[in-house]
Amino acid sequence: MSTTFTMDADWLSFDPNPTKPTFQLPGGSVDAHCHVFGPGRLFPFAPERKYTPCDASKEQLYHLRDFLGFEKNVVVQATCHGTDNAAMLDVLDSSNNRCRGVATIAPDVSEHELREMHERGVRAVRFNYVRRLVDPKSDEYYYRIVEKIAPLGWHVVIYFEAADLAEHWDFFTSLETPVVVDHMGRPDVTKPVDGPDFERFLRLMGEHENFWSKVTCPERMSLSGPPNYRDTIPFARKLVESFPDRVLWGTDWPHPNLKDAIPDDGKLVDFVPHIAKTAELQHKLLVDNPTRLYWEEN
Ligand code: 0GY
Repeated sequence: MSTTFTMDADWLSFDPNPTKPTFQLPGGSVDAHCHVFGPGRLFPFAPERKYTPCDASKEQLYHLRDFLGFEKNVVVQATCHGTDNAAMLDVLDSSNNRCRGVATIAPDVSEHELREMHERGVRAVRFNYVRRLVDPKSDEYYYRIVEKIAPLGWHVVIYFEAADLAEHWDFFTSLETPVVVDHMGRPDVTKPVDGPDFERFLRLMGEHENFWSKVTCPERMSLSGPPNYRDTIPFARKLVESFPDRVLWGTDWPHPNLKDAIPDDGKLVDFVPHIAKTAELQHKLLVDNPTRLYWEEN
């Protein structure tokens, strides 16, 4: 039986007609952070979700990939699907090895389920600390998951806001798998790039070589706004230039939970050369790093 869902009244749907980017992505580029939503009638949203989005299907994702000039995608399980990874796995199944996945799982997941997810292309789990998206979990909860995924060579993706880093520092730095931080740890870009908050994040990256950062989502942090997201550039550029082999980039399509404006995905791609200034840095960010992390066996 299919279920219909009504998206939140203030939900902003993705732009169906983005502009063609001026920046030509290098061959083999990976959109290393994007999602699918449903469609709800095929892949129902989770009862415990904190938002009900528009549908955003695999066909629409593939179309955007080709239009922007990406070759591959990393599809991150969205919180509106809870621990039911079916929609994300369905994208991987039909991608012809051009998608990898980041799952959300509970500690009671079986080895058989994990092995099957691995075969279908999952390479990581996501731990989400953003309270408007999920209810908090204990370190113990996450340690039980890490114990199960580490033997598969998977890594951990963490999503937190800058103010939460100090509290979770000991747990994060105790992890021995690679750890990928979403959206630069969500810095407050009104603060100086060399101020104590971002300094803490740079120290995390500098002292722990298993940490990576996505230099994504200027649209979530910027007060100066599109198309240049000027105030976010120093933060992203600092990471790209300091840790060129441990940064990733992605669109974040279909851009969940934005309340003011939805970005033009073509213009977002045009943001990349502002944060990765040379062809070499761009190639590492868009091709080498995501390929190494998601397509090469560890
Ligand atoms: C993002 C950001 C958000 C949402 C999710 O899984 C999600 O629901 O990640 C957000 O609302 O900040 O990375 O897509």
